[in-house]
Amino acid sequence: MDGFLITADVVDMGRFDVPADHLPAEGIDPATFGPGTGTVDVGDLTTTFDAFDLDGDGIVDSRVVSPDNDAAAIVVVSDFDRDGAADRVTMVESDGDFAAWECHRDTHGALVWDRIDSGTV
Ligand SMILES: [Ca+2]
Ligand SMILES: [Ca+2]
Repeated sequence: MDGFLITADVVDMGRFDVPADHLPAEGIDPATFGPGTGTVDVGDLTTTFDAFDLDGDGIVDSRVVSPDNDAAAIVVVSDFDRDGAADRVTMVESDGDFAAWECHRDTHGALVWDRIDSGTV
């Protein structure tokens, strides 16, 4: 019979810092983004023309994304600790509404997004 072998790779997938699915920054949709969106891949901060240093420490941490969908005009993703996962997402919708989100880990290790600011440009 076929057995289910527990390998190091399988065990690693259960760790909270190796989420099974990452949302690419280009896939962010303001209409569906929320506390449970999960990990957002910030993408390549080293070679894109749209990358910049948002917090002014001399290290590029953010980039401007043009999402694949029509709902968002501009999304800025920031990865301040440079682990590849976005720590802050700021999105401006085509009608001028904006929202800023930051993530944290809850007591169970799950990633939760908090809306820290919103309004109209
Ligand atoms: Ca920086
Ligand atoms: Ca990060």
